[in-house]
Amino acid sequence: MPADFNGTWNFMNSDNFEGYMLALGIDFATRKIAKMLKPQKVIKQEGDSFSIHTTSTFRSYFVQFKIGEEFEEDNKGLDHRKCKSVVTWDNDKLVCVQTGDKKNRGWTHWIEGDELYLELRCEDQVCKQVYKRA
Ligand code: VL7
Repeated sequence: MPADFNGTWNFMNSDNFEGYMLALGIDFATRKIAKMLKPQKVIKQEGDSFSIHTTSTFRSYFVQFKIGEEFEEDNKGLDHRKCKSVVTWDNDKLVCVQTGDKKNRGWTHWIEGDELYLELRCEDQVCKQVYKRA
């Protein structure tokens, strides 16, 4: 039985989001706004199918995927780069590899108690975010 990510998750805190955004080449003005945001994630998981809706007052992002199936990701509203992405299980962690112009790009989600963790990676930068079940 894999982990159950279903639910609504509210942003609590973040570490090195600035470094991650710099690695993605996000401009100064956008970074200043982005780092004030407290996004909410709504995750739907049905078997191997997932959707993740990240919403905020400034930008929102939607992605859907099936475990192990590569998909085109456009990062619309974020850095706008296209990637070939694939998400797999690593035990109870959800691991996404985003292949494209940026080296070592991807993310990992896992749950501890009523907290959802997200590690965002790009080049040599790692950002960690914590969300709490709404
Ligand atoms: C990645 C954004 C910085 C632009 C706005 C920030 C808006 C709210 O990858 C992500 O989630 C995964 C895992 O849950 C599913 O797609 C969200 C957000 C990082 C990078 C780019 C700054 C402008 C944040 C959408």
